[in-house]
Amino acid sequence: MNFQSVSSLQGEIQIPGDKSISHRAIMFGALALGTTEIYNFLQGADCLSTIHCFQKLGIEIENLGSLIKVHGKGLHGLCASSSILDVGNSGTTARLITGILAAQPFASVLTGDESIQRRPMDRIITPLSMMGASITSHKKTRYCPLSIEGKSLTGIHYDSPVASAQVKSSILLAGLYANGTTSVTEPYVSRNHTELMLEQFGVPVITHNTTVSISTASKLYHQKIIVPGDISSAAFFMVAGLIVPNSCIRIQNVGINPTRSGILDVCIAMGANITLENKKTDIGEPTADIIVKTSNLKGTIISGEMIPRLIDEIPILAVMACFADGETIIKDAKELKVKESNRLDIIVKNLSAMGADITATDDGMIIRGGKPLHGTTIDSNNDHRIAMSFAIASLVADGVTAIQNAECVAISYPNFYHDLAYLIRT
Ligand code: SPQ
Repeated sequence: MNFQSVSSLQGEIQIPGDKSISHRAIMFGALALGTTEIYNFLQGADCLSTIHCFQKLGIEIENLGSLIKVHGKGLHGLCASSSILDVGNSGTTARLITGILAAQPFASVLTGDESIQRRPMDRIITPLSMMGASITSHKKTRYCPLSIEGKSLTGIHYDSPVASAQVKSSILLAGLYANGTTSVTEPYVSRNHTELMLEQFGVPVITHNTTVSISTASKLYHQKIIVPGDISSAAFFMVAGLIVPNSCIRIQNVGINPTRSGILDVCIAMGANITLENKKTDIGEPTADIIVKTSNLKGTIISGEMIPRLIDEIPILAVMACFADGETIIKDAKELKVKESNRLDIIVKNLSAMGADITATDDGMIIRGGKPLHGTTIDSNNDHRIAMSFAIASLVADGVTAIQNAECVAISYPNFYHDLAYLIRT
């Protein structure tokens, strides 16, 4: 797909529902008794994979477009799938569902696409095995496909070496079934949607600094969930509005949970003209309209506790840094190497090809802003966040930018190009 520079972006958009919350709403709805209704569910390929997996596990799920009805069967209502569970491209589905399957009275086999089969699963196999789980990799490696033989589990305290919501959530979901208390301590706080949703479904959660604990659950209660707009999808339009000349964009109803809103802090530190209006909170998840206007930006440092709060926004923040005065340093971001693609390598390779002054480091990159970008051919590596980041970069690059496998945006934002076209003023 080809892109060119534009003279302005103007208008108001509603971005789709939050991917992390949509996955969890299906999972918790399946484990609750009764019908959970989900509004503004993300109809992206990853969340549809979660629906298909739970349908295979015997849960009736009606996808009515604007409304999803999950007819939950309770904590002990899942049944064995007659075929392999396919999580597609979704790391969240793979890791969270494994925590649930580890405690079921049946065996399951789980796999996903070529990218999933390269993403490390030992980060959940290790703690789940400490709880008594039986999980083996078919390739005798740390990757999918996995065979999971359900066992009775015992609660543990796990000191996670990584700040990862997927690791934390997988352990907590297993902990719903485990004897005693299950707790996880992370080096920094990762997104807390699982904790908030557990409480919404009636499971007490204790959070103290970076430790989260739960005890064996007896019942989850069906809920009505209104999914906020995804800040990770809004991020592309936030950055576009800041770097394309003469722009002003209002993005409605975006989730601004503090465990996800690191991008707002970075934009403000870089001097962005960004304001929040219509702030609301629904069941612990705050939302706001985000208004961005073209800004003069300056470099910053992105590191430490901030990294898990903006982990999926680093590709588009790297693009933004090319348009800031001075140096932007991104460090402590090694986790980006094990996402849908090796995002550190791909960002540096693609931005260098466009003419940016960028240097790879062991755990991040250094970007010296101010060099003009030029259109070229960009390999998205079938990574949705890479494709969207470079579509935005192309709006401020000379000439034509051709993005290969651009359609992979369907993973998290099927209407991305349509929404972008709606804002363009030439
Ligand atoms: O689901 P998947 O494929 O892992 O998706 C990504 C993404 O960019 O959409 C990461 F590649 O988001 C993760 C995120 O990076 C979603 C997620 C969650 O919903 O719990 C947590 C983060 O991953 P992690 O490993 O840091 O916990």
